[in-house]
Amino acid sequence: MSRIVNVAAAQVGPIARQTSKAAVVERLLALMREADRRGSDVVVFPELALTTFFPRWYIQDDEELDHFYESEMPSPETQPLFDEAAKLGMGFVLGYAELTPEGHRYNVSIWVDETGEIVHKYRKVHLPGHHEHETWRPFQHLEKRYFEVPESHEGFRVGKAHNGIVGMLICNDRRWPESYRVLGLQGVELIAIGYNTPIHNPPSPEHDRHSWFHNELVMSAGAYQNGTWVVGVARAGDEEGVPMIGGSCIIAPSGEVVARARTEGDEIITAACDLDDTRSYKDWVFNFDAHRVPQHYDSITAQRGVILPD
Ligand code: ING
Repeated sequence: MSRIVNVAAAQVGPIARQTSKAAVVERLLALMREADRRGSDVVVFPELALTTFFPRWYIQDDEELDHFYESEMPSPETQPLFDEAAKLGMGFVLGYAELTPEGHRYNVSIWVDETGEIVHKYRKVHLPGHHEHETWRPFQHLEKRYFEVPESHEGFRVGKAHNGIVGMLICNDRRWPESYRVLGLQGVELIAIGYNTPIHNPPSPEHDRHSWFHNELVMSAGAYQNGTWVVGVARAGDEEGVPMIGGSCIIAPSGEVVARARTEGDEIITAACDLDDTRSYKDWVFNFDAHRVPQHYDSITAQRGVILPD
């Protein structure tokens, strides 16, 4: 028995601040068509895929800030993605900035199935960076200013697509094991993770050289420890003077990387992901019901920070 989903990761190179969403969508459409040529059932795009990574700037003008958000999905600029996907019979995962009618702002990802329906939506939980303009930094990382943490009932939920159980995480979420485990406890078989990751992290420059290693380390661990496929997709390259890692990859439930991007630009990588390859991990080594001991895990939800011993 096998349930193969042909997955494409659509890595996207730099997007300039002034690039129009329509121009970006043209690049995404080209990647979608290449994914189709390779027989893909679904193509995964990065986090905030429609614009440059705008949290790198302190933007005081609300109108300019609002330009980076979508107040409807599909919108006139993104409708061509839905039309092309339905024509090709292909699903896609798209990250973007959401501005709700009530004025709430989220960093979101949607899963659109091969019929063009939005079957799943996720709002990013782990918002890295800072809230105030920190002028000591060579560039900002203002996700705590530009996005809200979703309500706790929204969080890490799974959806159904491509004859399997799917989930989404966004960028910094992939560094936190809890993100994968909450999805794992819902039986997730394929997790799509878009990311925009600067190589340089001003508070800890000594980490920079580990950026690619950390990227694969956390996603491989998340895949193996929850018996799921993981697709990590970068916005990569030197964007507005801030180099960002590429390293898009497709990772099997074993934790091994089965496909990896080789460039820092627009690039499609693919893999045939058999969702039934998750079974041996879910049934044996990570049979949660047989082996987990949640009565010893209280501190994981009771505490936010560290409580040192007396
Ligand atoms: N970006 C980064 C990420 O988690 C970051 C932020 C960079 C955190 C480097 C730690 C180290 O990959 C986003 N958008 O979350």
